[in-house]
Order: sequence, then C-alpha cells, then structure tokens
Amino acid sequence: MSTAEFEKRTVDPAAAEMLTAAGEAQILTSWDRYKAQQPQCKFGLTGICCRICIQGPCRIIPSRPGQDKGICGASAYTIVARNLVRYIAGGASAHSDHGREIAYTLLHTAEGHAKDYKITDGKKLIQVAEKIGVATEGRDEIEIAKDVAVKALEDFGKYDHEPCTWLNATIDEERRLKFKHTNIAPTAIDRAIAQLLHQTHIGTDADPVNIIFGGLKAALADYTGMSLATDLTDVLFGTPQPVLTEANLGVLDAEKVNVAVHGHNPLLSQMVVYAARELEKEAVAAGAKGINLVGICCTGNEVLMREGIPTASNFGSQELVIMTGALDAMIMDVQCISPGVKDLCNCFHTMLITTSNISKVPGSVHIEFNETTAMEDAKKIVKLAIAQYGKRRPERVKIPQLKKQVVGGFSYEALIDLFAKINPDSPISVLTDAIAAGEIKGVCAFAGCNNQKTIHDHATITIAKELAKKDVFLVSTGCAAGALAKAGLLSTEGVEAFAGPGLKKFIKRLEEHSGLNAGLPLVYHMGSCVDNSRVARLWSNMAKNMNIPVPQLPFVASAPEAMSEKSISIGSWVITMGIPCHVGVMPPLEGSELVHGVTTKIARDVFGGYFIFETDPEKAAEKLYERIEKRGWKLRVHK
Ligand code: XCC
Repeated sequence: MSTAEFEKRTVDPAAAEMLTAAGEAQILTSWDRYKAQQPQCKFGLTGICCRICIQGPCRIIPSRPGQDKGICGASAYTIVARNLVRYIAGGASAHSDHGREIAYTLLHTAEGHAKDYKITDGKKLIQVAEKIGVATEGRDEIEIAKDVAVKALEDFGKYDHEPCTWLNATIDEERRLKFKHTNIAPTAIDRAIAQLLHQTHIGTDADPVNIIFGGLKAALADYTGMSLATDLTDVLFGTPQPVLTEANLGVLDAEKVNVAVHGHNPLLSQMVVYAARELEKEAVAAGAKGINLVGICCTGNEVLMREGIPTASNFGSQELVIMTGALDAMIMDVQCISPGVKDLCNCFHTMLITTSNISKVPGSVHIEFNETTAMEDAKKIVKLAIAQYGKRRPERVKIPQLKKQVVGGFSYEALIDLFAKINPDSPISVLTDAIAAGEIKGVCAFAGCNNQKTIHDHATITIAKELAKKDVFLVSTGCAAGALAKAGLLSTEGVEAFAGPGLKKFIKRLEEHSGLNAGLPLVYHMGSCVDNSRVARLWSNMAKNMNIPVPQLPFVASAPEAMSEKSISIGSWVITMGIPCHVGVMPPLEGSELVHGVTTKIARDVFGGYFIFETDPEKAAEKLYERIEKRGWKLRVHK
C-alpha cells in the first residue's frame, strides 16, 4: 500500500509514518491482512453463519426455502442471538479471569505466600470491605484483605441464589429490582458464563429473547469481574492519582533500553516497573542511558494510571512499535496481543516474551510469571531486554518524533478529590450542579478498541471533539483513551483547542482549585478496560446525588472502534444499567431484524439503556448529543 492509502486508514501520523516504512520494507501488518481478507463473508458479517455444531456450517438465505433455516431447524434469529451472546461469554471470561488472578494474589499476599506484593492502599481496602460487608472494626489489614479476597473468589462460584456480592453492592435498589424481575442478576460469575454456553449449545435454547437475556446475565458477570478487579488492583498497587506523561511512538528513546509491556493484567507489568527501576545500572553497564518502559493496550493503561509510564500505542498500532527498530523487548501477559507482532519481531531484534501459561506465541521466549517469585521473574525478563539492546541495529532505528502530553490517572477517587477542592461536603455536586445549570450538558464515556473496519483512531477523536465543542464532559478508558492521548485530547492543550465555552469554564474552574501543576485535560483517563467499573461508579453516584434513576441521567457511552468480545460484554452491561451506548462498528446482527430490534429498541423499554449502531462518527456524535440533550433538558425542566 502507498503512503496515501495508509493515510486514509489512520489519523495517527506516527502510525502512518511507520506503515509507510513497513510498506517500503515489504513487511506485512494487520493493515495489509485486513485488505487481503476482503471481501469478508457476508453470512459471517450479518451473523447468520452457524458453526455451533459440526453438521454445519449452516448459512442462512432467508429467501430460499430449505436454506432459510439451519440443518437443525434453527432460524436466523436464533443463530444471530446465539452468535452474539457467545461473544459476551468470551468477554466476560477474559475480564473475570483477570479479576480472579488479582483476587488470588490478594489472598496469597494476605497469607504471606506472595512476598513481593503488599497492601498499598489500606484506605481503599477498608472502603471495599465496608461496601461488601466484611467487618473492619478492630481488625488488622491482613485479616481484612484475606476476607475481602475470599469474598471476591466466592463471587466466581457461589452456590446460593443471591446475586454476586460485587454486583449487589454497587447498584441501586431500582436496578436491583430490575435485574431480579428480568432474571439477569448472576449468582456466580463462572455459572453465568457456563450456563450461557449451555443455553446456546445445539438444541438447547431457540428463543432469541431468552438467549439475549442469558447473554445479559453473563454481561453482568463481566461487570462483577471487572469491578472486583479494579477494587483489588487498587488495594494492591494504589488507587490512581493524576500523573503527567506522554503518548505515541515518540516516547521510545533511541538511547535507552526500550521495553514495552503489553496486555492487561498488572500483576506482572507493575512488577516490571519496579524491576526496571532496580536494574537501571545494568542497562547503563550495557551501554544504554537507562531503561525506558512504555505501555501498549490496557496493561499500558494500568501502569500509565499508577506510575505515569508513557503509552506507545493502542491496539491498532501495536505492531508499529516494533517497526521503529528501537524496541528491545515486548513483554506480553494476556488479551489483545496480536500474534502478528511475532512476524515483526522476526524482522527486527525485538524479543517477544510471553509470561502466561494461557497466552503463548510460537517462536517467542516464554518466562512463566509466578506470583510467588514475581520480582525475580520480572527481573529475569528485564535482564533479557537489556541483553537484547546490544543486538539492536542503530541504522534500522526510525522513531517518529511524535508524542503528546497526557494528564492521566483519574480514578473515580481522583475525580472526587478534584471536585472536593470546590465542594468538600458534596464533591459530586460540582459535576451534577454544572449539568443542572446547563454549563455542561452531560457526560460521555469512551471505551473500546481499534478495529481495522474503521479508520484507526478517527471515529474516537472525531466524536470526542464534536461532543467537547458542545460542552459535554468526557471520560475514557481502554484503547479509546490511547487514541485520544495520541491526539492530544488528554492534555491541557486539548482544552484550549476543543472545549466549548461551558466545558472550558468548568475545567478552568476545576483547574484553579486543583493545586495540580500539570493543569487539567480535556478528556479524563479513567484507566483500562476493567476500569469501566470506575465509570459505572461515576454515573451511579451522579444519579444518587441528583435523586434520579440512572436511565434518566444525561450520560452516554461510546465505543467508536469496538473490536473485542470484551467490548461487546461491556456494552451489554452498560445498556442494562440504563445508559445508551454507541457502537461505531456494526456487530454481526443484521441477519435478524428481531435481534437488532431487541438491542436497539426493546432494551430501551426494559432497561432504559440501548445500543446505537452508527458507523459515521459525525452522525454518531449528533445522536449521542441528542440523547444527552433530551435527558438533560428533562432534568432542567423538572428542577
Ligand atoms: Fe483490547 Fe483493553 Fe479493546 Fe484495547 S480497548 S483492544 S479490549 S486493550 Ni478495552
């Protein structure tokens, strides 16, 4: 592909530069592979290819008698619904298994078997314990931590009929009843996922609406898993506070050992941060000026939020970090690591190091990461990266000199602290009062990935700019935050350039009181994918403060470049909570009008939240704003 072609497929200038270099060197990336896959199968694209049993695949042609159903007699609506909810099962299993590992580590820390970990945020531990009903009075941190970890692990396999603890403790009475009446409150995370696989097995459930409700139960299991993941990660590593850092490929340093952490689970990446600090001298002895740690995807977001580690790329441009020729090692844990990175590593000196026994790539180096030997393992890995530095070929190093300032680290607590500087008695009122007064119109939360079906980063940035102009307060997580970071929207410069008058006034007012040297950004980075639980906390407390149910709140969500199964599970629980959720890529459900209607219309009647599928970012911004306006207007009228 030519440079001009690449420029049509990404709005990230650093990515375009690297893609051109890859093109010239005839190195294939996901950009080329996407093109090679065209045209994609229409049956698959619309969700009417059934591969659930091995009589199939069955492809549905509604107009052709005999082929309007699968061999077993499953209709298009059954097939579309089953395919869709199986994504949710995949997403929920990924998020919750991540949460389970964190819970085990907290338990083992409390039991003294994971000596490299400690309780970093005791205050958060107490808050979490109180939230889930663990006694705190007169008990020491270790005892409390143990009980909290056990409660978290119980949420995976509890056998009573009560909803999962973390779900129950974080929703209001109105939602509790709603979930009870619709029978979608999971009683155990693993059960909800296993049951969904059972429900969608050949010959179990053929009713599309029932299947979708089964999917929503798994989606709430996803929510449960990520809520406990966020809470317990904060306990172990600290609750994020505002930090100043940078984003894009320009964060790589030609004079240092460059190490990228990639994936999701901070149990390892956080240890790599500590190990890298301790091994600076070894890097210097190897001839480098030190160690430069960078992040990719959500493990990158985790260490950005807590340690200010810069972000090199989001999902879409992960291969291009290697294309700079300056990356000495890529350390991967789990999820969203394209196996294609290994092909790039083969063209350069970059060592790909896998660390999880469920996440390996043929040809890479595997160093099994173990919580009992965490620091030792992390050091071993960093030492491999240092050794790799000597193999770098300086003539092949080409780092695009492009990066933007990022002010990140806005956990729910950090946002509340910020608001408390203005109103210590009722911090959240700072946000809700500004909405009630019409100074800002509402809130939009960006989440989700990159998807080759869209122009890399374009939709996320476009929608954010459009909504900022219209005075919508913006928060973000995941690779959407990566896109916004690289475009300078997580910076103070972003406020000047894109905020509408009301939003600018609001942010400036926060800034005056904040006491932060860095100033405040246009969009507030709330963390990784699992940290969408922080976003849910924000809307729950806004609704509580305004004394309205969540479905009346002028709060919307957008996943402009959704890609993974996890993005589908997140979007699904977001709508059950009463939040309209835009998705900028059409998921495979157009093969059934009924299923499409359930997700966009029936969901609204039942839950107040629903999907808005819109692939045009300008139109999506309009639709999101219209939802915000309508809800905000009602609030102001009734004030
Ligand atoms: Fe993965 Fe979390 Fe998506 Fe990025 S955003 S591509 S899921 S890394 Ni959550």
